[in-house]
Amino acid sequence: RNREDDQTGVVTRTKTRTKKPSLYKVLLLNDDYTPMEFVVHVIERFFNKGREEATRIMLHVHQRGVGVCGVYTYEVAETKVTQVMEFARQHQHPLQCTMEKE
Ligand code: NFA
Repeated sequence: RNREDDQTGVVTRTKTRTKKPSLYKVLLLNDDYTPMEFVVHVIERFFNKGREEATRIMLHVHQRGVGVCGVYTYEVAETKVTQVMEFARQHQHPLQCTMEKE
């Protein structure tokens, strides 16, 4: 980080200031067709939640229309959205997943 010059004894700060990355909420949206059990499975599989927490989140989305499954840096959040959308598509469920800046 700090380097002292051998001849002059001058110390120069060389570390670049680091910025905390912005965080993004990954959201699931309610719909009338995707089975509750499928949503719980998605939350367990892609957001690394246990059955209890996954069920709590699913019920929140079911009752309120939208809910947060996790908070991640941009690239990780984007990957979660892509993976969930592809998994839902493969199973022909209309489940929607999106992200928004925290
Ligand atoms: N509303 C869906 C149903 O009653 C369940 C669901 C929950 C769907 C959360 C999407 C998100 N089968």
